[in-house]
Amino acid sequence: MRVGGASLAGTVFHDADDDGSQGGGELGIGGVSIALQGCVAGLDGVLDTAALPMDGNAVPTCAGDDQYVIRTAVTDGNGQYAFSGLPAGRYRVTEAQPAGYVDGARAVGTSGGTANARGVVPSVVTDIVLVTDAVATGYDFGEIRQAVVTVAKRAEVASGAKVSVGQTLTYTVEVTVAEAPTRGVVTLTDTLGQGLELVPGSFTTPAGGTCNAAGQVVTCELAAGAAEGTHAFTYQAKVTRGATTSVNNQVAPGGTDEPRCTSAQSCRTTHVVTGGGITPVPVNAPWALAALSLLLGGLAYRRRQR
Ligand SMILES: [Ca+2]
Ligand SMILES: [Ca+2]
Repeated sequence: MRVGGASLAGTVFHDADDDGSQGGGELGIGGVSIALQGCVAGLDGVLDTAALPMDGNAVPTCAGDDQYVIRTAVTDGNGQYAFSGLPAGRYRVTEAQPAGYVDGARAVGTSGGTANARGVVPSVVTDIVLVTDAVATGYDFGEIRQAVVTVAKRAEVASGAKVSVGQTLTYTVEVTVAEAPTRGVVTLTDTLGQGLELVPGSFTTPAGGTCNAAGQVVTCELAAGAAEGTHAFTYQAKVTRGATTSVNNQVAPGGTDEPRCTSAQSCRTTHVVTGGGITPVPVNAPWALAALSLLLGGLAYRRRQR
């Protein structure tokens, strides 16, 4: 095996605009493990290995008298890595997916090669053929931030307050996007409880938002690519005669960005209904029952006296 002086280098960076190249202000990501594996010509000086596996977890098998080599590096504070003193051969570079990031673009550098599909981790560029003393650069790995999506719901009048039949409640569902724009559609499924009736045409939606109703189920969607910030949906529901002791309303979020309610209670509203509806006699009011029976008894007594 002839020891040559080829090199291979690249950068791991936060590709904020996800365009595959490191723009101004896009910082490198340090501490990322990079592996360089390859097959180099044996004593006969001929590279026999025709291809290396695309799967970054599969160890290459070298053909003929080729010899397997492996080198590892960790990116520096600027996200840069470099291997030097490499013999000519066929190589594969593999990037361990950095924590806190979603897999982004990978770039095939100056000595060619084939990249694996975006979204498949670890990220790989394989079949890089380094000739003697080659200076290979630009084997870069872009990474994107994962959006953190939270959902909260509130009502006007406030949840927990008393309402009466015929009253209109305004619900606001806020989707807060942080860290990065959303990658997928955020779906909000809101089931109006018994005694609530959607006010037709009462939807207000943010940019990129839509709402539809089917029976008691209101479905609102926020399109993929929603920017960081708060996106609010509102709609109204009327308290109907079907209401019993309380009316409840709960929204369930879903989508690839894994939107979550800020707490178990934050996606639910409940209102106590007074002054109408089928309001059962509270079981914890024996004095009311006693007073009622006295009144009825009194009426019956007076009737008998006539
Ligand atoms: Ca970029
Ligand atoms: Ca990656």
